[in-house]
Amino acid sequence: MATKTAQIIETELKFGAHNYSPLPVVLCKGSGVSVWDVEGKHYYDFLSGYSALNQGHCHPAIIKALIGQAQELTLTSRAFYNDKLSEFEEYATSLFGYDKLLPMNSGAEAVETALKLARKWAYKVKGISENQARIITVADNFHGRTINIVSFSTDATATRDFGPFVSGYVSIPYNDIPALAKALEDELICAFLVEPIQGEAGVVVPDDGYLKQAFDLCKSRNVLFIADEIQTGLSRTGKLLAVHHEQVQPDILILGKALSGGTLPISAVLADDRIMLTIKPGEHGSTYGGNPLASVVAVASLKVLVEENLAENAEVMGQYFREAIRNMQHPAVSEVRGKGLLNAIVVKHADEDAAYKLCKEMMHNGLLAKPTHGDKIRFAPPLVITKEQMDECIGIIQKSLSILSQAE
Ligand code: IF1
Repeated sequence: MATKTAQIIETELKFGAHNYSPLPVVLCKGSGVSVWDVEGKHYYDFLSGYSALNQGHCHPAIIKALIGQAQELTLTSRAFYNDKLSEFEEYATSLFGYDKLLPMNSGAEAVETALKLARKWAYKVKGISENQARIITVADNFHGRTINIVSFSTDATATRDFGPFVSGYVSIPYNDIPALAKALEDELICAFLVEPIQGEAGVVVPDDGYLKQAFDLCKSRNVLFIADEIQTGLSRTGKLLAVHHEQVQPDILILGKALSGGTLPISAVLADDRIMLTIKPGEHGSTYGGNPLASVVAVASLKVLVEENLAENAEVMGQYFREAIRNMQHPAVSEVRGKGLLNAIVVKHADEDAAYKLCKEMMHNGLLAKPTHGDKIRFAPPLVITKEQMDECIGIIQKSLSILSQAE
């Protein structure tokens, strides 16, 4: 390993928490689909900051908006109004079709906000008795790392030694309509929280119609359908929202990640008045939520998605990618799955580290991707990727697969 890279990694090991084990590459520059490490080596970024960089690294329009506002006013707190939040609220509610928006910062904070809204609605509107409301979640979910959110995680790595946990959650299998129907017989259920595609679980795509059937079942039981589109939203899967593949309009929509184009943490919850107005002044908030800098960056980031028609490019490039990988018919690739440019392969090989070794080989060949849950590798480049770049990346993947020549 080159000295600069090794020195930086050594310093991080010494002074930083060990809550990640990154690939041994130290990045220092990004533009579009490209990133460069401290040794000057170029890579194509096929993780996109876990889908926060849908618009590409350092998108000029977003950076321009960021710099411009950073020199004017960055934070007022919500104790006072600022002149940019209203523009963000108006633009986003119109784009996604809701009455109101509640701005937060991280995705987990937006998920927490959505869960608090659902409970508030349960007590104030649905009439469930205090502290009795329950929320249905699904196995293999990922919605963030707070103690409340991991309270309904089914991943031991995310929960072990973090108890005691928050009650009020009912877990059912993902992509299982009968299980949802049964769970909805419980009068205390107020909401169903679901990812339209499970990202962390390894890009698990539910059956066609699952989201629409789940939504209709919730409607029939006066239960709120909450879509966590933090990773699947904002054009990533080939539509502005993943739920748009099934014409579903969630009661509560959760956004994050690419809402800022990968510049700073911005998240938001959108809902109609009957739900959003159940939270009164002083009942919820955040120091940075709705700050003018984030508001300007969010509008610029959303406009890039729309004006550059990135959903269409994600759809076309995603199909092209999945077809190209399938056509390789490589014995170590047992499945290729995804929608738009949220894809993953399942690696089948005797070596349990095969997926990680393949990621190391791709890194060596100039493409960055990360394994998830052992044998899956997520491929999620920025949505601005061109056909020429995609062809080069497919070539890198094919070349790298040669290290897994003998399939087991
Ligand atoms: C990590 C995963 C992806 C998310 C969905 C809420 C959040 C996330 C659907 C919380 C965040 C990130 C978190 C990051 C790795 C990454 C991730 F592997 F953890 F699950 F993308 F798949 N809902 N996902 O995907 O948003 O608070 O992070 O802003 O924690 O390692 P956040």
